Amino acid sequence: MNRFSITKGLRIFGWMTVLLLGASLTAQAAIDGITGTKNPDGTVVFNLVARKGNISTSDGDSFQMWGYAVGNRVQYPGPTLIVSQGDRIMVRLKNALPATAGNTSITFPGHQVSARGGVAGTLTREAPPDGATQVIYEFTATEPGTYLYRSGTRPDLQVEMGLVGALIVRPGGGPDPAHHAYNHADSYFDQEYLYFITEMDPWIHRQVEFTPASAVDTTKYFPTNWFINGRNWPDVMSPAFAKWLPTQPYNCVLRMHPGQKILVRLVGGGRDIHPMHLHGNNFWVIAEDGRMFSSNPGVSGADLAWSDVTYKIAAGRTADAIWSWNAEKLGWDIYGHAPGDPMEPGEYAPDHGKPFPVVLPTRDSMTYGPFYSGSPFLGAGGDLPPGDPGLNANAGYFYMWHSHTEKELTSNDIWPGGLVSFMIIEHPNVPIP
Ligand SMILES: [Cu+2]
Repeated sequence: MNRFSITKGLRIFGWMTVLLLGASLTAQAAIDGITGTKNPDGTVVFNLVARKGNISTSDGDSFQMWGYAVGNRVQYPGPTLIVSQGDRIMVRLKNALPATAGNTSITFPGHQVSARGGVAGTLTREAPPDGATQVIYEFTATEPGTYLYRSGTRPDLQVEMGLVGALIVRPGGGPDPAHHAYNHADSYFDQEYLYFITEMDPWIHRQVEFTPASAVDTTKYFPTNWFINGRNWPDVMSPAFAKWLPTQPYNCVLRMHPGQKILVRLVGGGRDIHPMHLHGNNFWVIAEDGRMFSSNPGVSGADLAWSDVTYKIAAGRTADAIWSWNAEKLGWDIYGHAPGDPMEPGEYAPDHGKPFPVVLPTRDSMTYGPFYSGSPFLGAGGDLPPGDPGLNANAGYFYMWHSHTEKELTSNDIWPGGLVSFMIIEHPNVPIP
């Protein structure tokens, strides 16, 4: 890293402090996406148009991309399609890409799709770049889970350019489909988050600006930007649908109360494998590719799930992980309760009332991080030195969740960037919308 990029990195870190304050107040607990419109026969219809646009990267650059638009609003990644198990789905695709981009199409891995209209392609029916021809893809969402959809036409180029998105199928049975990933109690969650991971090689996007798609060489692939839900750090912490990121509407601000269960829907949207590491606790991988790890599907639940600290999300694959945290076995009372206080929900009872285990250094001897509230106790803020940004307005616990490939913690060689987000554990009295 040269001196210029260090300076730039520090400046970005400063901006991040401002953006974060807004983000922590407007974070969404539910996954953003679209649910389509219903035909009289009950079919759920999505109208997507492939269009050209631009995305911003957190190193201050911008790149041409191709994305799926609803109307004129092109976005990266494509809109998250949220449907229910058993729904008949119809996706209508038009191609308004530049003529030099050629045909495009959509595939839905894991689903039995019938396609009509347009022209025949290698994998499925394709829409030529005339802005008018409509290709129709139909399938029934038979199994709940996390999926993706992506271009089936020259995916080496078109997925890289942004023609990829997530598909979430909510379970059709059970009492509470909004809080279960599958039709089983083991898949219960309080909060859910999408972790749609992609990468980008700027050189490919530069070639697309100046040469027809047929002449673009994707064999010398060297990504330098990495994205969670279409943004790199610190943009992931900005509010969803931020006006300054018009083609990157989705954010990734993870929040929970102690003891809650978090569902992380991981999607490998690009072409590399990414080892995503969740600090604070192990998680349970309960499903991959929309299928629960069950010795008797639909009955046994996630009895073949495994516990881990890092999950390698592979290209084109998905995984569902359940994560939780309640300060268990830290050996001290993270709430700072005096003995006899009523217990908070989610508290690890055997540590209740145990004192903070060491004597804190004096204020002048402490190193303050931007997420330190001034007190080691959850929900308790303290005095911060003058000039400290004091980002942690709710005095929550911040756990960094990130890729374990250190190169991926940069945006175009500038640190911090890329595949970083934070899980914020909020005091039970702090509302999470
Ligand atoms: Cu780490």
